[in-house]
Amino acid sequence: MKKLYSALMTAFNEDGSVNLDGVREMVRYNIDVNHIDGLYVGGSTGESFMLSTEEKKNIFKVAYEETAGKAHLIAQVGSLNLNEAKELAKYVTDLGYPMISAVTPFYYNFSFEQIKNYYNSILEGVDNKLIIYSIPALTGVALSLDQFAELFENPKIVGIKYTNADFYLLERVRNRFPDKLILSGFDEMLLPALALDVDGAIGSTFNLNAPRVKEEIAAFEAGDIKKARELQTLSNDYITDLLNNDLYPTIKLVFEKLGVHAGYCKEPMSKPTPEMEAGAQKIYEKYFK
Ligand code: NGF
Repeated sequence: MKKLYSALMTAFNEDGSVNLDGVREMVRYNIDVNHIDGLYVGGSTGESFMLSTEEKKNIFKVAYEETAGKAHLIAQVGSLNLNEAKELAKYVTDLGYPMISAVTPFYYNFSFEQIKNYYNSILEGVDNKLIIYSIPALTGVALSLDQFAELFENPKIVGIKYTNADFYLLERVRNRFPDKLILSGFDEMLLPALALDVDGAIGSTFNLNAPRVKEEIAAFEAGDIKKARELQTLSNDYITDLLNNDLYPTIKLVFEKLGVHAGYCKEPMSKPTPEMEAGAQKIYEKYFK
């Protein structure tokens, strides 16, 4: 069965400080209500690139404790500050995380050699497995098939979090690396990714919508493509509504309606406006009541 991971959110207080109790509640919801296979901690959805090293460590610790072995965990440790990435990789490995991930380094137009050194350096002296976090739309880094192959020369690099709408490349990657772990990252494109035999998916919208997505995966695996497509359509209606209402704050607003203290986003992300509140209420009523 293909695996479903929620990209864990971070709950913030109104002043931008991290609310660790809220993080715990979201972990619990994912485990108890969503019956999620795994959590991706410290990614984009966790607003991680805006956090201090200490804040990241606290979140990794709380997520690990609260999960208590009931779901698989992947810690996203990538950072433009390579020393921080290395420190976090060691930290989560010592905590017991069975897998790490690191976003491709962005902003400075790093050469492929520099990107390769970044990954090898994160893994040096760390006894863990890593999946590359590839998200070209946000990083500007689009790795080629041969570049993935070169990164895989490091035996600790075991797969890719593939957040990319390039399905030609996905097919080429799957075909060339049948044994690598490929987790798809665009929730709205899950069905075509399943058709190309990804091993599962990681996403923000699964925090609320995982039961429907698990049903879609089950239908796909049973060969019922019509049902899988209907469920993807329903999910895409929901995802479109979320995106039109400001994605992360809206997921948090809906979480609050479900009794989960997801709190605020961190500025410069938006604080909820009355319009966003109204939009979140509609989404809650339409999909979750
Ligand atoms: O939020 C983004 C940015 N992508 C996520 C996911 O790929 C990121 C995706 O679920 C993630 O898993 C993480 O690092 O936390 C989208 O939010 C979703 O498909 C809606 O577009 O693009």
